[in-house]
Amino acid sequence: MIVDVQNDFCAGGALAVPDGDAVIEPLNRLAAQHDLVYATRDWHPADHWSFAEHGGPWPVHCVQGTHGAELHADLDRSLIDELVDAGDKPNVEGYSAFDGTDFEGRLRARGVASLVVGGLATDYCVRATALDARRHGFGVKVVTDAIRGIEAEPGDVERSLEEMRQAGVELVTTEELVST
Ligand code: VGL
Ligand code: ZN
Repeated sequence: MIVDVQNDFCAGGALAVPDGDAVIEPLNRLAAQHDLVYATRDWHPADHWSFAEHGGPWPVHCVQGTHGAELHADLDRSLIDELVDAGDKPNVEGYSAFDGTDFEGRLRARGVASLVVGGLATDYCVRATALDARRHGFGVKVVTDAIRGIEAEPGDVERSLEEMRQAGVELVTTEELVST
């Protein structure tokens, strides 16, 4: 699973994650080694609750159909099998790929039992997606060199990693997973 590697979370984007572009190279390597690759998109309506103008914490970002919401051009699209759009309801939090989507059903229909997760941002959508996946009983590996965090508060990334670990998420590296 490639979480939210979209222009707005990368360099020059509306909500650029520090060093966010660094996840692209390991994610392309990992995607090449997996049969089924999902890419999630943060996919907001223009009036999403999380935007500052509606009282939320974030600048306007990842508005459906805009350049900022597109996957980063350096992600190898030929390796991505399916898209999962989340955060598309104005009043739903939507950090998790499972929140308000049919993602769980799609995984079950494919017989998926475990997920390898990387992308953006460690302390929001990666965290929420990994924790929900565990709640739904999936095995989850989060690839620590293929994630970057926003760190709105110092320590958010470390706390997120600890929470994921406590929930049974396995923290791994690309090198551990990639056989070349
Ligand atoms: C995200 C903040 C706001 C994320 C999405 O993809 O982690 N973070 N919307
Ligand atoms: Zn968002």
